[in-house]
Amino acid sequence: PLENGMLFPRESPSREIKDLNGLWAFRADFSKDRNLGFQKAWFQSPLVETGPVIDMPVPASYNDITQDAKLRDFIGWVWYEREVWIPGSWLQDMDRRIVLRVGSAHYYSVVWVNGVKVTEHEGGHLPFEADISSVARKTPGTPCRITIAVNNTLDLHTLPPGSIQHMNDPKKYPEGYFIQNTNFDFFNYAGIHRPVLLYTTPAVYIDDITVQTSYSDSTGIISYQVSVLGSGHATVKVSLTDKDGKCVASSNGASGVLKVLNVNLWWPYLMHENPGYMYSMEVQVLAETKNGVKEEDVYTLPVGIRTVQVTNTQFLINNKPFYFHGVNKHEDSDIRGKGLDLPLVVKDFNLLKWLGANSFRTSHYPYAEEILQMCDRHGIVVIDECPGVGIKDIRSFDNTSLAHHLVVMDELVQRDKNHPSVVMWSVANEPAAEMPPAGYYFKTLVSHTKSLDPTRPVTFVTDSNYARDKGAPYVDVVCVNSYFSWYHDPGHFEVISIQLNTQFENWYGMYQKPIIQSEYGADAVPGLHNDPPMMFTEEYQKIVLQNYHNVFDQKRKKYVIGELIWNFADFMTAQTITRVVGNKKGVFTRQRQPKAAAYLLRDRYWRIANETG
Ligand code: GCB
Repeated sequence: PLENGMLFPRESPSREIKDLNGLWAFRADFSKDRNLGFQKAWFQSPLVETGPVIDMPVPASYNDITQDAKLRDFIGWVWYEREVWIPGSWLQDMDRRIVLRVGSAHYYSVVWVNGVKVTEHEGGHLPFEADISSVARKTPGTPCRITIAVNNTLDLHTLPPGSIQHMNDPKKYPEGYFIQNTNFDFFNYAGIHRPVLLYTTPAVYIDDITVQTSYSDSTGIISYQVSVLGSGHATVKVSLTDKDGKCVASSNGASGVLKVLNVNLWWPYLMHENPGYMYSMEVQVLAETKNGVKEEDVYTLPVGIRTVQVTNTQFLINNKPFYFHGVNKHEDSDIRGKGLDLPLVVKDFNLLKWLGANSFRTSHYPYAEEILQMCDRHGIVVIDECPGVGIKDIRSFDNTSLAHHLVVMDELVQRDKNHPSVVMWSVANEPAAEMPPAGYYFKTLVSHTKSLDPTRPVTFVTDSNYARDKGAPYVDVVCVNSYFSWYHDPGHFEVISIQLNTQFENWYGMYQKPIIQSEYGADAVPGLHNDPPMMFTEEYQKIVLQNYHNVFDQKRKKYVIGELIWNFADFMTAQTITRVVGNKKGVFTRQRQPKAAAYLLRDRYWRIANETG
C-alpha cells in the first residue's frame, strides 16, 4: 500500500484551488538521442530562452494539435512550461501547504518548480502530486515557473508495455525515425491529459479517507477511516448529510461507523427510480500545530451506500441481480486526443442514457476522476480497468513488470476506492494468459488487489482458450472477448450462434463463474451500406450484433451477467493496414453521431431494462 492518500482536490473552508489549465509553452526534444533538454537543463531558465516554443493547451494530447506529422508521431521527451502567481496569502501563512497536482500525464513525467525538481512519476493515467510549499516560498514577489517534461516511450516493463525500434539504416531511411511498437489497438496519445492545479491544505491535514458501505434492513452502514498527517494533536469529527442537506449521522474519531436510518441506497441507472443517490460525508479535523496555532481542515467526500457480491451465476448489487448492458469506451476524440474535455464527457453521458446503457468498462486504463464522479451521480456502473493492456511478451511477465503492475494497482485503488459506481477491478486486458509465467503473475496481482480492497470482485479480460488460460482460476467473474465472424470466419455471421454458445458452455463448464461478454462487435464505416450485409457496412455491424444478442438472450437468465459492446464510439489507432483512420467498431462515430447499430442497441437495452428493472 502507498504511504499517502490521493483525495480528489476539493475546495472547502480550509482549502483553496488554483487552476493551471490553459496554454502552456511547449517544445518537443527532437535531438537525436532525445536528451538535449536534460543535457542543457531546460528546466533551469524559461523555456523560451533555450529555443523556440509553441502554444500547447492543457489538458490535451499534443499529437493532433499541430499540422506536423513528426509531432503527431513523436517519441521521446516533450517539455511544458508555464508561470503562475501564487497568492500572497498562501505564501505568508507558513502553516499552509501548497500542493501541485497533475491529474495525469502520459507516460513518464518529471516536474520542476523554479528549476528545482519536485517530483517524478511513472504511468500515464493516474494523478501525482508534490508539496511545493518551501520551493514556492523561496522567491516571494516573483511568479513560480512550473516545468513538466513528459516522455511517451513504452518499453517491456511499462504499463502498458511496448518496445521501440530505431529505423536508422541511412540507405533506407535518410533521416532515420523511431517506431513505438505496442500490442494494443489505440493511438498512444501523449502529453498532459488531465487538469493541473495547485491546492492548499492546513499544516495538519486530511490525507486520506476510506469508506466501506453496507446495510441491514433499512439501516445504511458506513465504516470509515480518516488518515491525518502533519505534526500536532488532532481530533476528527465526521457528519453525513443527505441530498436535502439534512444531517443524518455523525461520529467522532479517526475511524468509526455511521448508521443511516431509512437509508437511500445507491442504485444503478434504470434499476431504480432514484439512481445514483449520494450522501455527503463531511470530515473535520481540529488540530493544534506545534506553534500552538489552532487549525481546522475540512474535506467533503461524496458517498453512495451499496453492496456488491458475486455468486456462481449472478452479480448482485444491493442483493439484486445486476445485468451489465453497456459499453466499452476510450478517452478519445478529435483534436484533443485523450485530453479531458467536459463537453465531450457530458455528451457521452447523455448518449449512454439515450442508449439505455447502465454500465461501462474503462477499457483499457483508468479514466479521469471527473468521469467516475459523473458515474456515481448518474448510477452508471463501472468496471475499473488498469493500464495492463497488451501484456504479450514473455519478458513483460517478469518480476520488474509485476512489481510495477502492483504499484499501479496501489495507485488505482487508492484513487478510486470510494466510488460506489466502481463495482469491480480489472487488472488487465487480453494478456498472453496461456504463457507459463501468467499463472503466478495473475495469482499475485489478483490477491494483491483483494488485499487492497476486500469489498470488490477482481477480474481480468481474456481472449485465451478456456482450458489453457492460467489466470482464469483467480478471477471472480470471467470476462471474455470474442470477434466471431470478424477476425475469424470473416463474412460468416451464421457461425456466431454455435461458436458463441460453445464459448459460454466451455467457460461456465470449466469454472462455474458468472460470465460477461466483455467485448464483441464489428467495424462499420459510417454511411457504407450493402444488402445482403458485407463487412465494414452498417448492415454487417448490425447483423453481427443481432446474432450475438440471440445467444445472450438464451444465456442471460442462467450465468451470463453482461454484454459490453466494442465500442461506444470510433477511436484513433496507430496507422496500420487493418485500420482506416482508426478503429470503426463504434456504434457512434468519433464525432458521437449514431450508426444503425446504435438504434439496435438502444431498443435492446431499454427492453432489457424494462424486463429486469
Ligand atoms: C480487442 C481489444 C480492443 C481492440 C478490439 C478490436 O480484443 O481488446 O482493444 O480494439 O479487440 O477492435 O480489435
